[in-house]
Amino acid sequence: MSQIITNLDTGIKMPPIDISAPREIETLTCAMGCFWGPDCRFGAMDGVVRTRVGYAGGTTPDPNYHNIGDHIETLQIDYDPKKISFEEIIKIFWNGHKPTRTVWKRQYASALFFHNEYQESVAREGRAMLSSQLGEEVGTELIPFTKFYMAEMYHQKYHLQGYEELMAEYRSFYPSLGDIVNSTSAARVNGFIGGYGEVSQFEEVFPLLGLPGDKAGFLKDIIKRNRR
Ligand code: MHO
Repeated sequence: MSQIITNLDTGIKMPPIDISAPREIETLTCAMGCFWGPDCRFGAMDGVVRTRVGYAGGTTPDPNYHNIGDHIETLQIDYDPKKISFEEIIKIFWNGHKPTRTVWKRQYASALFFHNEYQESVAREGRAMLSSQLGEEVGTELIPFTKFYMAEMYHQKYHLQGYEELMAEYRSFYPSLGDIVNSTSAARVNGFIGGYGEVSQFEEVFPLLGLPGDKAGFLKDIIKRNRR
């Protein structure tokens, strides 16, 4: 049975998986086409702590969806380095987009925004290896991270926001949408809805998600229907 527990530090009721979110995290910032899909792909992964979608890689000040300028739709992932290494998580990035695809609009370009020299060297090595395997030029850009602009709230956890019956549960403990965006529980459920993750993984994590037991079957049906 799932339960909501009270965080003794703050007195706020929240899902167990959110209470136990690690404070020490590392961040991967990447772009691989429309950001809704990657938000799900990474959000469903064990070890991912939180995700947010936004814009990066351009010069246009204060971009938004309708005035994106030269920015790229980008996803930012906070992960637990004790559970996933950078080498592991970047594999999901390389496998999750077609690096030789023609990009018809900069908004949908593929890019990795490295946060430090280590990330840069792993990314450069990965890109060189991929391009020799494919025998083709890899178009994925490697860009030093400078700034990430959060996208509009309606783009965050986009698939989850389509299910009012689940959003109502999240709102009952997180009245502010910003807290839902930062929730590990919401990242997982958004990911499962988007077709990522296994049913067995869902069953294991469900008791930590803070959702009432009657939502388990409901979600499992969605997962089976949407599985990629
Ligand atoms: N193919 C998507 C693009 C949205 S994405 C946030 C659509 O339905 O318009 O760019």
